[in-house]
Amino acid sequence: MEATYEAAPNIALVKYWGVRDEERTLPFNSSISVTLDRFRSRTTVRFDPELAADRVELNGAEAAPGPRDDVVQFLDRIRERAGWPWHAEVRSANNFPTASGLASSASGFAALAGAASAAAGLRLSDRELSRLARRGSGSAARSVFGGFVEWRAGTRPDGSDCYARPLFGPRHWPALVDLVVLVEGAPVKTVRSADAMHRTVRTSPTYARRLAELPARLRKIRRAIGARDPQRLFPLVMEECDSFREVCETTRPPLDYLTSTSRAILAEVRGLNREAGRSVAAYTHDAGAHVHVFTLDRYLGRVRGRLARLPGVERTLAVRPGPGGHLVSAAGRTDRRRGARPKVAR
Ligand code: 2P0
Repeated sequence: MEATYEAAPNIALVKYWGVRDEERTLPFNSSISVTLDRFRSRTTVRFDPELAADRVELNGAEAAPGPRDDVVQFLDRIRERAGWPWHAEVRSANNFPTASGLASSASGFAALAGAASAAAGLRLSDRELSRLARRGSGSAARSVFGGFVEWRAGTRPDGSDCYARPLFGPRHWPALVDLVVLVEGAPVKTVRSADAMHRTVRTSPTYARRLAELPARLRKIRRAIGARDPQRLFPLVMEECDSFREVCETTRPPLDYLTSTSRAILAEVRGLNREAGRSVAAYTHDAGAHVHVFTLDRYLGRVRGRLARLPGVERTLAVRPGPGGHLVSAAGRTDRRRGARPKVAR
């Protein structure tokens, strides 16, 4: 009746942007991401026959109506599947700032899927959990797994072949670092990504070209990660990010997620690679102003030094590929190795 599950955000190297079936959250294209260490969402769900309505607490406060409705809808799905009539109390907390643009919906819905399904007695495999998490937020399908993850778009209309799977584990490439560059004054998102990508599909004149390019790019990126080859991977990661940004900017009305500081970070990364005469870093960003800069341990000091001194950069955090989601406790059973509270990221 009660379970707690922890999951981490992920950053996409190949972006999910475009839904072919809104009802089932089926994407047009497959995507690839890295699950991040250090950041966690921890969610506890308790079904209780005494409750007259669902109670949702996010980061210690009652959830606002929008996020609350999303959680309740998700719980309805679980209730239907489990044949379970009861309301639930949901408590979820992140060890990173929720509005910081660090993809809290991916870790949040993966954690909710894990906790709610376990609390309702559904014994789901990770693949089934990934399929379920997708219904809360597409990118949550990937946060079920650790390391390098591919979410396959699948082709079946019922979505049964649409789920994420691990490509390489978190320790596949120990020298790889994601330097998360937080920018000052990152605007709070006003358009939900699900609505934004729908607008892109309908109005961007370059979206069809992007879709046609993606199968080859996915293949190359998979191989470059497998070979741990930054000279192949880094240019591809930036090419993909530029393609994502292009379809956003050509959407009507345009979607512009970056600040002038974000753009300066992209330019600085290009400059670092030019000066080095090879790929020492790669930028990518999501539907927000913060930038993730992939680099290797041996370049980290140089890259961080250059980016940290750009005006408007608030903070840089070096993050590694991390583990997938896991059950912390279920029905009174506690996994003591994991500790009782998520550690705060510094
Ligand atoms: C992704 N994004 O593959 C793509 C790339 C953003 C860009 O899945 O549900 O902005 O509005 O909070 O966290 C969108 O993720 O979505 C997304 P909502 P969010 O990761």
